[in-house]
Amino acid sequence: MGKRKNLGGLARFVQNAFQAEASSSSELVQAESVVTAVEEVVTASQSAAGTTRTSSQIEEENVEQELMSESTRRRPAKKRKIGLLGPGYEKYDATGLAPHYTNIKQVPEKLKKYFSQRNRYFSLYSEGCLLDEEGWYSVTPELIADRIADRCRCGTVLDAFCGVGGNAIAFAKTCERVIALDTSPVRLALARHNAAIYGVSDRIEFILADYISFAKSYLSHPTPNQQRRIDVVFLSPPWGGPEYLSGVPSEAAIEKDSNSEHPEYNLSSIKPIHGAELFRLSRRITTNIAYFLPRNTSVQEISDLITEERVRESDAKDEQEGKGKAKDVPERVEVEEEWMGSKLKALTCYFGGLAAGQEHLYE
Ligand code: MGP
Repeated sequence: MGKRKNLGGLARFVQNAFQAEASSSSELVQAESVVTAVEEVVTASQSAAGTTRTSSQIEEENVEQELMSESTRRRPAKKRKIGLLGPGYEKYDATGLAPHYTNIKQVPEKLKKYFSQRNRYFSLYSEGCLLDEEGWYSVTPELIADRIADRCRCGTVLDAFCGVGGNAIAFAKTCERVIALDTSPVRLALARHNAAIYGVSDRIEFILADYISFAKSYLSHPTPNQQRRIDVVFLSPPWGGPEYLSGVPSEAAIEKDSNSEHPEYNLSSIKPIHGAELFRLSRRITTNIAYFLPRNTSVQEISDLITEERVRESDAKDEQEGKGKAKDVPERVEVEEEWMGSKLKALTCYFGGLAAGQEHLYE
């Protein structure tokens, strides 16, 4: 696996900014977690059974007791183990930023169904993994994350919305370099904490940044050099909350899909921008995109993403000779269904050189 390399420009700036913020927040947590251990006061028996004590003996004992309690007062407070990660991992430890539930009785009602799947999300959950509310309902189950990471093997992968780190951890096992972005300092700290549990925190660059700004800044640089090159962009954006299955669908989707269990999901519900726009922006970074989408997304809408792109390209008549050849055969998108047991969980859509049979498109 490759060495960590630094990003330039905005990326380095935001990375530094995050590091400063993360270390200060984790210091705060540590300070709070240093709990004075309850001193075990062993009260010596005042009188041994069957013995009589003189008043001078009693006086001596009282002085001794005074001295003992004085030394007990001066003894430095014992420090309890810091955080869930234990000694040596303080800089990654985000204990206290989100609760680590161990019993379903501790879990708020709306998160109970996710808690019962905790070992699917993180097989090492019991080692102290942390998720905030959004993390609980949007983290990619580990087996699915591993599968996606296997398909995305490359030099540098950009996880545009890393959340609590499920995918970034998986990418760290298959890619040389992982850049993980999120706009929430808390979630980024949780992701780093979880990555430490999996022993990969040093292999991921966690950056507090909005992907849209990051992408625009990245694209504003002239041709990226080898060091800054991003080979694959992984998009697992917010779908608009856990209600995505029942959310307000487009009119076209209602008409077409009135009999199905769930209305079709529309890419316009994706946050922070329309899912099609998000795709277009990402394709300017690389053709190799893996897009994690709701299971009720219309396959037509997914395939329209590349059709629209082709139309725009030919309208602009800017096809170059070499590329033109490859484009003679229209690009396809591969839509992979992600099942867990008998339940379809989501779709992963592979574009460019990530789609089976399209390795020639891998730039
Ligand atoms: P789900 O259908 O909301 O939950 O999400 P569950 O309990 O698996 O299915 P249910 O049929 O019992 O309701 C399924 C999977 O989709 C989750 O495990 C996440 O991996 C993913 N997911 C869900 N949401 C709401 C999001 C999201 O907003 N963004 C992303 N990227 N993934 C999500």
